[in-house]
Amino acid sequence: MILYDTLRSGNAWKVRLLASLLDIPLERRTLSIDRGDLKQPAFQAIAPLGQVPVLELPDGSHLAESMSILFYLAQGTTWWPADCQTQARVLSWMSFEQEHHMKPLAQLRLHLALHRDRDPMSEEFTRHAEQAKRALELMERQLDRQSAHGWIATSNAPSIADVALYPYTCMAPMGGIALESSPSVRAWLRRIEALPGYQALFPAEPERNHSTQERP
Ligand SMILES: N[C@@H](CCC(=O)N[C@@H](CS)C(=O)NCC(=O)O)C(=O)O
Repeated sequence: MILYDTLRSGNAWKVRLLASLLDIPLERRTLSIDRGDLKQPAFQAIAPLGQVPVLELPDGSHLAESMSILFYLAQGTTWWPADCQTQARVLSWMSFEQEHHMKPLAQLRLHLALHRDRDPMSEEFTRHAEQAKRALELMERQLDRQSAHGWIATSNAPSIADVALYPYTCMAPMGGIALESSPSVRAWLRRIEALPGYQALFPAEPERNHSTQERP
């Protein structure tokens, strides 16, 4: 299968992370936002919103949205639990990620760390920071409720909700959101990083995960 991504996309990192944890080979087609690749008609034909990630399936069709791609890849594995009630909990945390977690954290990382083109004290970015902190507090409380080895939506084995929430939580400090007061979140990040098959954003240079340098 082919994954269309960009070098630093946290949403595409979710897909690469799960594929690596499941040992599913993916061919990467890395596009450049700066070069305007996402606005090209050929890309918009397969991704009407002009966003990555997009997964090309074995039948040649395309799937957009990280949440649906994780769902697709996890079928038949423990990452998508078997019982309906747990499935519903996983979906609830994945919706939380899309609605309340990824948006503010991605904006903070993109504009304050990578592009450095916004004022962190502006009304808009103060609001993003407040929303991001609230989202991380909710995760901290949930992980506190789980056992010391628990996962965000499940007890015994991690699910795709953990994969969905991992990248932007891990990169939160880049956007100025410290994790010092979130010990359960930090322990959860380390548990994910210890899983066999874990893949860093830059697999050959894991220290670049938190780099703000724009070199390719
Ligand atoms: N809801 C989407 C969000 C995808 C998204 O925001 N992708 C970013 C990269 S991380 C993107 O393509 N940005 C370029 C743009 O929106 O023009 C998902 O979870 O896949």
